[in-house]
Amino acid sequence: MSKTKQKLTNQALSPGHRACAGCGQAIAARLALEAAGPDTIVSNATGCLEVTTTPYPETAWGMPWIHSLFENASAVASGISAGLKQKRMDKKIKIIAQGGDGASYDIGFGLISGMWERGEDILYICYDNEAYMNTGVQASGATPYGAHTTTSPAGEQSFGSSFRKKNMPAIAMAHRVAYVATATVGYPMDIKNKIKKALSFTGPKYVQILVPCVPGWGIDPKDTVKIGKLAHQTGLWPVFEAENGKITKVMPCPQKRPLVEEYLKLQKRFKHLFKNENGQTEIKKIQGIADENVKNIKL
Ligand SMILES: Cc1ncc(C[n+]2csc(CCOP(=O)(O)OP(=O)(O)O)c2C)c(N)n1
Ligand SMILES: [Mg+2]
Repeated sequence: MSKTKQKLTNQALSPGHRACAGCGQAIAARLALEAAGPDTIVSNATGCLEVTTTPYPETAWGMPWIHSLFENASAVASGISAGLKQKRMDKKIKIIAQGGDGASYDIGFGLISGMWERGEDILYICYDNEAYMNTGVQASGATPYGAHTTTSPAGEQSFGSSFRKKNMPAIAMAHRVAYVATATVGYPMDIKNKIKKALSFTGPKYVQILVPCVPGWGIDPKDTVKIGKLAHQTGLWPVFEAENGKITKVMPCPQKRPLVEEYLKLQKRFKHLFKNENGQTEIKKIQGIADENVKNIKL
């Protein structure tokens, strides 16, 4: 094997996987697991990240990585932790459980809550693309207000999802998770720093990364990072850190915040909002959500 080839395959997540060009999740996962470094074991929930990186018999992962089911990445991670304790290893092995928003907010939620309640020394990473993308863009508990999905279709009477996104970081904080952080693929170094910081804590930690999805959001692949930044700058996606249930740090929004329209108009999942007057009313509501975030989290 040539030296370059060898180097590539030693990466945490090597190129050549089958995620779409511009996939926010693939970018974020590579950054996160690079930051985690060696001596890390990953338990991955079912979803796009698993499907696109491990088409049998291939794998893009250059690290110990296990897939079981959609709902139980956290329980598998707890099992790994128990097994390692039994082995009484001298070395500290970092354990990461990870999954999409569907796996984290909905179907795997009970098991994640249990993992936090038991105080397991595990980092959970949620790659939030705001819907069940792998099965065809169904709405999840993370889908934002107004977004078109195949189960919240926009039409004559409907303006997309009529529900507000569940506040998962707040739920993690309510479990007194040692370290909670949000990030977006708009700021790559911030992802790396937060993963490193999370792993320096003993006990449960939770990092949620906003990862735009090219087909699911209907975006241009070149705009993934730009949209990731706009999510934060508009106030729609608060970027902050919390320790033991209290916010300790926020990434402030710019003094002159871009309006949410700037963020929404780059995404086909919101295009129905720009069709008529009624859509304008919905956009105002979404602006209200951003303003509320800025006020509540002091962004
Ligand atoms: C118990 C169970 N129900 C449903 C599925 C089908 N399924 C596979 S991936 C997926 C969607 C995953 O969504 P998410 O966790 O948000 O990850 P994404 O694909 O968006 O990255 C679904 C519904 C499954 N594999 N197992
Ligand atoms: Mg998803």
